[in-house]
Amino acid sequence: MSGHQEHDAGRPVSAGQSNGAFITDVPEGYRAGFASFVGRPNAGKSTLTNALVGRKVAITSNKPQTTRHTIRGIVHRPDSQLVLVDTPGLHRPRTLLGQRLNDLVEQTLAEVDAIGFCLPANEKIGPGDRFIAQQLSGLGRKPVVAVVTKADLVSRDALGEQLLAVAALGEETMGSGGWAAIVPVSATGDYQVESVADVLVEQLPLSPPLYPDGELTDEPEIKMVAELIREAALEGVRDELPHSLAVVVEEMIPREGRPENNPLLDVHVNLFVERSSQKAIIIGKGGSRLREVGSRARKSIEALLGTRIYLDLHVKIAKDWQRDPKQLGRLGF
Ligand SMILES: Nc1nc2c(ncn2[C@@H]2O[C@H](COP(=O)(O)OP(=O)(O)OP(=O)(O)O)[C@@H](O)[C@H]2O)c(=O)[nH]1
Ligand SMILES: [Mg+2]
Repeated sequence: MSGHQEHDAGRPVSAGQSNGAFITDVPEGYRAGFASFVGRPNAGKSTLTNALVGRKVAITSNKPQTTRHTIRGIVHRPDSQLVLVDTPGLHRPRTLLGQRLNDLVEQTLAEVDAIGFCLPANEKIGPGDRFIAQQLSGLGRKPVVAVVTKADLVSRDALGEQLLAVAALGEETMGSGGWAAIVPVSATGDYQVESVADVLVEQLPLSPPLYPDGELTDEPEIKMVAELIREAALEGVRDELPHSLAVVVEEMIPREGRPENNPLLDVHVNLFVERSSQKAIIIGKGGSRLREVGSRARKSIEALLGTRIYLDLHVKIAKDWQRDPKQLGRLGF
């Protein structure tokens, strides 16, 4: 989590707000607050977060457990400000890392105004979803919107059936009333993305904006850089490796002696894996894979920062870090 934990319910009190700089002219009926997406790993939470914010604030991949910390993405609308808190997928934890991620989600859910429970349209509701639904029902009267993601992957009929099954799950687990709403969406197909924002905003309290206009995330740059490198490194690797990979940006320093209009940023990064076999995979034959990862990541980081960078990647072994409290701490978990 970044910067704002010290505030009540995760609500930031930015300088702008406390001196009233941006709470003038708040239209009547303006709503602002926090909503969190939860769901099994790979359900499409981060892709939906990015689609709603309109910019990539969270990395995504087809590997489960891509997201490892909560990420706030801010949706600005004329009548409201919706702060989305993307969370790691909830699942039965097999490592200390998994346990920490679940705890983080639980803690987040207690703090938000509304919850969007993501269930993929193309996968049958399973024990994992039931487990999450039960946890949500234990949160008291917090409104939960069921979001049926990846609607583009199924036929109309199949989507209809899934919506019914999701409704039934709500009635079964959430008590009277079930879900606050059910919305099908395709984040990649740009179908109903606005509707997801609409139903979540309805659940927010009347409040002036919580973040300055135009701010899309409060994710620190250095963390986003690390994430973009992890995203590039995840592409094409299989099995356990995605879980074993952690990325730490050690430093980002402007190269000395560069002309002011053409700066270069030196970015020094460690990629940690758990075993030497994994190190070999990440590096590839003669370093070929690592070079590819570097050039992919460099492009997205330069786009993010708007400046040229020199990316220096090192692969190191942190044996079994996912199970080791000390190493988890060092890696920021
Ligand atoms: N076809 C289709 N694919 C989608 C859609 N949304 C997400 N995906 C794909 O589903 C995969 C998982 O997406 P993510 O957004 O990373 O899922 P997540 O729920 O954040 O996953 P974790 O962070 O691991 O819990 C990626 O390959 C996405 O491209 C969608 O609307 N349609
Ligand atoms: Mg994610």
